[in-house]
Amino acid sequence: MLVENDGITENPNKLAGDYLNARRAELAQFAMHRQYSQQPELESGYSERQKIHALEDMNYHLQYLAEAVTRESPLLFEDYLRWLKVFLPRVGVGEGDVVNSLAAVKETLSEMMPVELAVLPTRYLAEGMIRMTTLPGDLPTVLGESAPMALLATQYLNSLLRADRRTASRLILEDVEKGASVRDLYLGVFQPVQLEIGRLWQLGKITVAQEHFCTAATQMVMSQLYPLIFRQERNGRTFVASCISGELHEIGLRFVADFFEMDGWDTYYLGANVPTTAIISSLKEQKADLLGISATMPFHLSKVEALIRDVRQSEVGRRVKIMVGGYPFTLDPDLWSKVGADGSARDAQEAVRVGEQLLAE
Ligand code: B12
Repeated sequence: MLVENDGITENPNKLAGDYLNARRAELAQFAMHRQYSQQPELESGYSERQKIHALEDMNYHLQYLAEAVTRESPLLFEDYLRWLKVFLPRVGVGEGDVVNSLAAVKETLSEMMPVELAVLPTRYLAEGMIRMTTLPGDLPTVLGESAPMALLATQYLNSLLRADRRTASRLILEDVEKGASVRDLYLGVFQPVQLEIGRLWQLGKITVAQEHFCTAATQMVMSQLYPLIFRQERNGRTFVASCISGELHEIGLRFVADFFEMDGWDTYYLGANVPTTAIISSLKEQKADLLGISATMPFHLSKVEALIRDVRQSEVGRRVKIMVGGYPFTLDPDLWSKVGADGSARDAQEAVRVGEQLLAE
């Protein structure tokens, strides 16, 4: 269904998402008041700090809901709830309180939002409240015995958690000497270890400082492998890789760029948090054939869509193919087309395959 708005045809899901984003602070305040009026014991029992966190959580509900509604992706909202269910107990928030907060948001939207825009968000909330009770409260390890390089990955992770970078680096370099390929180490050790670090942080078993330390240490170890990455023959193609503005998760995209490099492409890796104008000028300067955009936080998806639109409208955009990837794109397999990209991939290996297919079209 499309809505005619001052002569411009707009998608009502996008209008609903825009509404939620534009009025997020106000809606969160209303929902918070509603929950406190229904559960006065919360308001009187919470410290000032807990009240700030509770209001922040209302804001997050609305922020994730807005992205899910705009993209018509219930999977995105469900993943947020899955994440909350594991994360919140460690900060002392019970499942019942979360369900009540979702109910308060739903009632607020039913009351305040224009009826035609409220349909999808209130449906996602109603489904989410039911789903919340059946979602798992635990998060299994990524480094189970069936993982291909589980032993090395576990030893590597344990060294990092002991802040022993020397041993971590030695383990990897010794494996290279024994014949392990850089590709195997990236996908079999570094990637699952990063995911495991995220799991441990989410469960409250490691601190943000440890998360940062382990990530920085892995980037250091990766750079020791660069002589092996940069010695391949070139194929004459150029890949520009960039994270969307605001996005700090950049390791995944670096994996992708390194896999293209190992495949013989010239790569131009811009890293985290890059402004749109800088991305577009790099495409021109580097005579790019392919642009890769990475986003991890789902609330950056609108910026990905806007960037793709801007690139397509630019002169260079007429010939460059565009791929997107990162956490939300691995959750919802239809998301890449909804943001206007030419393709996506779940990991670095697949990214090269898809990139080559796109250029062959
Ligand atoms: C390291 C990390 C960070 C680091 C990032 C540092 C860096 N230099 O990159 C820092 C500390 C900055 C960080 C910050 C935050 N993080 Co963080 N972070 C992680 C963590 C642990 C690992 C990410 C990673 O390295 N993954 C490994 C790579 C290899 O995998 P990948 O990114 O998915 O990439 C692969 C594919 O997706 C694909 N791909 C990726 N990009 C592209 C692009 C293209 C074009 C293609 C084709 C494919 C592709 O190929 C890649 C390689 O195979 C994840 C855990 C997780 N499960 O992802 C959390 C995680 C993503 N973070 C999370 C959160 C909540 C945050 C913060 C809000 C709070 C915090 N923890 O500090 C902030 C937000 C920052 C922001 N505004 O961007 C949550 C997100 C939850 C959610 N549902 O939204 C996660 C899932 C942790 C968790 N389990 O709770 N984080």
